Amino acid sequence: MPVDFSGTWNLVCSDNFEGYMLALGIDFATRKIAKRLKPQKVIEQEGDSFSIQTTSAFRSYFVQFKIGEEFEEDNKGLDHRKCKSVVTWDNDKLVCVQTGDKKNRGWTHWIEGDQLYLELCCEEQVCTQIYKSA
Ligand code: ECB
Repeated sequence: MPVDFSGTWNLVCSDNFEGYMLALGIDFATRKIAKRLKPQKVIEQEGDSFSIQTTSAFRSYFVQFKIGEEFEEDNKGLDHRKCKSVVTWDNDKLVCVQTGDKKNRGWTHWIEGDQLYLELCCEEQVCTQIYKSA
């Protein structure tokens, strides 16, 4: 049985989100607003199908995918760069590779105790976020 990420999760801490946004070329004014946000994630997991809604007071982002099936991501409201994404399991971690203009772009989710972790990568930058069940 794979891990179940389903639920509503609130951001409690974030490390190097600034570096991640810089790597994506996000402008100063947007970064200033974005780094103060406390996004909420609603994850729905049914078998191999996932949806992840990330909501904040400023911008929101929705993605849905099936494990192992490549899909096109538009990153609308984020950096707007299109990429081809695929999500797979690495043991109990959910790993997304986002292939496009940016090298080494992707994210990994895992659960430790009652916390949801998210590592966001772009080029040499890694942002680590921790979410707690709402
Ligand atoms: C959507 C809440 C954050 C809004 C930040 C607004 C502006 C910053 C613009 C670009 C920064 C790049 C990414 C924002 C970081 C997080 C949003 C979604 C991260 C993500 O890829 O989550 C995955 C894994 O949970 C599912 O989309």
